Amino acid sequence: MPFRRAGSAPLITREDLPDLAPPFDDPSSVFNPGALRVDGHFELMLRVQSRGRETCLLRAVSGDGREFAIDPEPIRFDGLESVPGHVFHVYDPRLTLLEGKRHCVVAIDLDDRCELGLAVSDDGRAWRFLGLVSGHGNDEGGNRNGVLFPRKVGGRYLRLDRPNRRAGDGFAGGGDAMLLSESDDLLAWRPVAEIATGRPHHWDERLGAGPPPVLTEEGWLVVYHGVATHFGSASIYQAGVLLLDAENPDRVIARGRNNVLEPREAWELMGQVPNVVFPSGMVLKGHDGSGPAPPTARCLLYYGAADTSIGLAEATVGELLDDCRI
Ligand code: BMA
Repeated sequence: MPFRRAGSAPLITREDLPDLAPPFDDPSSVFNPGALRVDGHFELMLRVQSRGRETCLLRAVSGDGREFAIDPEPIRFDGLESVPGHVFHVYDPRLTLLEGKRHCVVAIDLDDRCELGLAVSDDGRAWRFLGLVSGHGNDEGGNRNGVLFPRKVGGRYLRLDRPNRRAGDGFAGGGDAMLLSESDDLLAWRPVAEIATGRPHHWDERLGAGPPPVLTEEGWLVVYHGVATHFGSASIYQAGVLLLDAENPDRVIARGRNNVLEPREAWELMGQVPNVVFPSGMVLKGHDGSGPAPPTARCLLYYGAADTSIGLAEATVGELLDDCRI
């Protein structure tokens, strides 16, 4: 497997969290983080659950990408109260540095569906919620796994997203089509093209985008999650790769046949939801992000493990590009 784990233990578990105020004072789990590299340091946004299965997001900062200082004060999205109806959970943040600002796309669980929301911040501490930005998928179960590209392409903002199939009240449902969408203002989104659909009987029968795409010398490298659903009671969440054209990202150049990371460690195989690696944040080392990343640049992948803890795994851009073509 191209991704090598940073160690045999998770990077962050509930034991690593600082003292939090109730109801998060005895947290059950910390997983599915967003990640950024900015001003020479690493930032994560952690998804934390209480025993009541309420959710909060915490900011974590590191100089080396491994040792994180975690802020005990939950992140507040100023303006979230504008969302109509009851907000049950704000989760699975995807962080992108875009035009010098931190942008965060989150999933928001409402009464009968899951929507995408967008927040921005200058410093990673104060966040301004700009609104619901699903754009499409609302006739069904909403939209999820929204991930912004780190720069405009052809004069428009781009993102990957994954409309949900409706599963029933209170459940967002999964999806099996990842779309490329475009926007002029980051708020109103139009679908451009279907980038990838689930491959029946394969590792990625259902799927959704993972971390933000990375511009490489061969195109946009996309890490996504796929779900194998054909194993009796247990779905298996894995990570895989595909490559999009740099100038016309609606063109898929290659899509890997195999996953690039799958649950193998005990803490990925067991937990709140067994058999899950969920890639949600990726940052580059050995590249400053100004132009396309060379094959030698190192990708640090932060992923949720069994919806319980956070793992770290590493591969080079070159290794992942090779895997797109297998
Ligand atoms: C997905 C999302 C993720 C979660 C994963 C595995 O559909 O809900 O937040 O980590 O399932 O349970």
